Amino acid sequence: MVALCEYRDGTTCHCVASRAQCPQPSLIMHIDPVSPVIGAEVSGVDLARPLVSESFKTIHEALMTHLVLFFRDQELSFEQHKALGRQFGDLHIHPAAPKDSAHPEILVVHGDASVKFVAGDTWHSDVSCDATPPLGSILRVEQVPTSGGDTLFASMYAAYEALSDRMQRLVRGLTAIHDGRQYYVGRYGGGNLRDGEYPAAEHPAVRTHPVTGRPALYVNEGFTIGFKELKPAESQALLGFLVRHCGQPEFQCRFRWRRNSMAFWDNRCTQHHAIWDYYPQTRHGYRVTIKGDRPFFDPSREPRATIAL
Ligand SMILES: O=C(O)CCC(=O)C(=O)O
Repeated sequence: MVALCEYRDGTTCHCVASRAQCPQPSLIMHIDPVSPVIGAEVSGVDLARPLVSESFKTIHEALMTHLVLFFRDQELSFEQHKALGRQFGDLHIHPAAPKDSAHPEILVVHGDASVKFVAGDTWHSDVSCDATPPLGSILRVEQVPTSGGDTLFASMYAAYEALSDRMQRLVRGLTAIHDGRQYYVGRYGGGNLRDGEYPAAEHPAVRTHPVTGRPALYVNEGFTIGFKELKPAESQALLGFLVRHCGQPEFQCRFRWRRNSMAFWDNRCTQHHAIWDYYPQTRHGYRVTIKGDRPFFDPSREPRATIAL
């Protein structure tokens, strides 16, 4: 037996086939954590091709463990990018996707000298203002500035775990209000909006991850406007504290993009912030987003130590 997929840190190895039987014999997948808390760089896989079942399992398991995965040198057509996303679930269409687009599932991420905003230049979890926010997103960046344009990712498991027991108990009982208006106004033309209005939703402030069972803080600067059970002043004070708390560097990793790099993040337990420090240079990419389910909090759910697939 030959290892098709191995973790460089030696923690897991899936031996599935002899090299002669392996459908991608030249590829040995490696997963290198970039921090103990969040992020891993994956090499030895061509995402343009359908993932064989063992590669799919390894990538899914790595995503559950590391929360965001990074890939280099991936050249994908829109069809291949969408096909990759569909292996993980149905595709989500952004509330502001242009109605006449040939590929409404592809969100263009673009910055140059002429734009007034770029997507994601504040801490957020994608479209948390939707009643069923996305499970995750897969972004491929095709054009990068000479320097800058990095993206920060933060673990919301780590952010929750770092709170005191008392504070955990308080936030566990709260409902957070998420509103697309505060983020989308002035950024996306109102005329393009799905259903003609900005989405808004209420979600538990701490959500149980449906696969890992781990609790994650689910409050973000981009979309959360307050807490249903609190008075306005209490709500603003707590929101300000939690937003600052989530931004602590020890919960984060930082990804430096190159042409044809990709990032796949789990939106249910992370936040990210795309740094717009490269003006007036150009940065250009495409995102495919995978539909998720309604966030829930289950206090009786025991986190799984290892992920069964
Ligand atoms: O451009 C990036 O790195 C991320 C953009 C972003 O925040 C998003 O797609 O949600």
